[in-house]
Amino acid sequence: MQTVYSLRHHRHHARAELIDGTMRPPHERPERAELVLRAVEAAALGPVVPPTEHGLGPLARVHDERFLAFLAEAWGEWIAEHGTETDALGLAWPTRRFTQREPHAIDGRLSYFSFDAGSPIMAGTAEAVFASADVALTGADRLLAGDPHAFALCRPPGHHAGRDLYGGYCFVNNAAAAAQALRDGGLERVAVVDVDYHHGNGTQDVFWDRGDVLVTSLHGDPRQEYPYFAGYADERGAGAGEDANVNFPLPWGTGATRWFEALDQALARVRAFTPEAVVVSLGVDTFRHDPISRFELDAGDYPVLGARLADLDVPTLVVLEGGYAVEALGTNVAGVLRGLVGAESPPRQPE
Ligand code: Q9C
Ligand code: ZN
Repeated sequence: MQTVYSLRHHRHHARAELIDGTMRPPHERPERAELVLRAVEAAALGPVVPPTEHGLGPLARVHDERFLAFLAEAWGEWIAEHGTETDALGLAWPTRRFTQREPHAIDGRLSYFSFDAGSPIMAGTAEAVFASADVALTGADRLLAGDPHAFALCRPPGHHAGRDLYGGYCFVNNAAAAAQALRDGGLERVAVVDVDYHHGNGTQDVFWDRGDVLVTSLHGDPRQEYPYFAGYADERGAGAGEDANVNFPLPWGTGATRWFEALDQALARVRAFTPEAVVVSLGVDTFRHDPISRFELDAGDYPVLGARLADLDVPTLVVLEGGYAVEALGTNVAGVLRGLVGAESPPRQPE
């Protein structure tokens, strides 16, 4: 199994994150990808390769052109207004009864194209974000070339990014772009299995009215958990996409027994859909010790998850999303991948 990885993720390293009413060092930081890379190398799962450049074309298949232009321009406009000393962050959102017109000023555009204040933009954000999408698209290429598995070690993550919205540390929806690329590469039906702790609202948005891409997500109940305004079980898609969106909201404190019950229900839906490829949005923020999440999965549960995905017996692209317990992040991600490829235990490492 190939792992696709780009060093360009380092270009996105926010100064601080607005969280719990205060500016703190960001959870979503470069170290995350480095730790996952090291664990993948230690597990000897296969070669690590750089992405190939796909340009903006495949991204315009899942995002609005104005949104992609905004991402490319935002930092330049921000520094023209505010200088380079701060990250770019929106402040006022077009909520109920506000007009939905895109403003001209960068401060307004930041809010117009985002849904939270937790996703700062800085000098290298666009470069890192487009490289992250290239990582996912290169992973999709591996499946189209006939590989049974591939791992897109994406950073920044993507599943919160909608057609024209960023947020939740996500700017471009890597998994959605990959799923669309698989469709455009000739596959008839693609299923997304989103196991990140948070609802994949962006992926749901992209494929909401589409019957050719099944989107399933297991996540914290939106009544309790971010992103709060999406992820209910009665969100089932619309038009041709009716019943091709399947949400499994789960309460704080959910442990392995209940979580795997929901996973099995999701995978039953995936099987019934008979996809030609599966894209897994893999967040390991379901881990018991994750600093921002409240599920209770243990390290030993991740290889089991990988094995359940392998049981689908469909070409599978794993796309990295969240996971913030840095000391266990690499082990947990590598655990899923080991389960997926059928490697029972990690090879012993020479000291
Ligand atoms: N009190 C991903 O996992 N803030 N994004 C949560 C917690 C945003 C998570 C606040 C979390 C975004 C890809
Ligand atoms: Zn998450």
